[in-house]
Amino acid sequence: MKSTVDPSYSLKTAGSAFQLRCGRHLLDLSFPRVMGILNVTPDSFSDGGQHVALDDALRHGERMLAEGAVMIDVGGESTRPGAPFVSEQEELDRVSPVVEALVRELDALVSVDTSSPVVMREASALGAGMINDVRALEREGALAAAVSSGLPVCLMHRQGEPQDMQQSPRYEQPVESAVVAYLAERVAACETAGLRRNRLLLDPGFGFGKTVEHNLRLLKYMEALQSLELPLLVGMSRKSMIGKVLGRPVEERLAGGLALTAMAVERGANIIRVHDVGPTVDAVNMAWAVLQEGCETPLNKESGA
Ligand code: 8Y4
Repeated sequence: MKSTVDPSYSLKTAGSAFQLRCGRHLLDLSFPRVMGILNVTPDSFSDGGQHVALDDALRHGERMLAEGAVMIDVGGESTRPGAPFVSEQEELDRVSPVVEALVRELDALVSVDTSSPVVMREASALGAGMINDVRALEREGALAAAVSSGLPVCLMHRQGEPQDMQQSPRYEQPVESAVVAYLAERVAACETAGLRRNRLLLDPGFGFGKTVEHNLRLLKYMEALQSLELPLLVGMSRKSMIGKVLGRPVEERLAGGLALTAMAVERGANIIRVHDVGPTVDAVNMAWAVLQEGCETPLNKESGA
């Protein structure tokens, strides 16, 4: 039954059923999905030699898939403020073996977190299924590389470069309007370059050149991004917007992140990028059940759960 109360914002319904061709995988976004984060920066895995690191990465990817992640986002360049510069060759050397192993051993849907045209080309040749670029294909040659990869691309909003983006970020308009305007401009640039709309996803870029207040407002008004009619991806996992509100260190931010996840799902997020896959899948499915007024997600329709 329809609510008789006029909601201040419209709830997402089954109206927009996105589907994305990701190489050999077809990604069904008729309900919200979870993307697991796999960092392959040297500090993120044990340094007991290359083989140990690759094996650890593979087991971590396998675990996230078992917990219900629909894909694994592999990144070799730390975008944290103040992180050291990584050469394209170094990034390639870190990412390639992991992408190759996830594809060969697990037939995983791999998203590659990169702004580098070289890494985009190599990753797609190795069987990656998506490009996740926090610089929205602004780097020289990235648009052309993305077009020729044939893969879908997630375009993320950011203000400034990771090195300086958190030095008193300011916006001339409501942050959600600035984000929509920027993403609309990047979508247009992609279409001009031959990247069709059906290969694009959008991301408001929580934490990228935004104060806590900007981030909180951006989530509150995230529905504004639905106007572009493209699938939405969000990444808030363990970020400082949680740390600053709750006064918690990075290892104690899960509950805060789950609350944000539920709110993002209500506002139309199609993919949630997180470190903690299992708990997030539960939060997503619970929020989705409320929106659907039922538990018939495509995954448990037959199980009678
Ligand atoms: C603790 C752990 C504190 C991680 C901060 C962080 C996004 C992204 C990142 C995002 C998309 C991060 C690569 C930043 N964030 N890609 N990447 N969207 N699409 N920081 O929000 O996780 S890295």
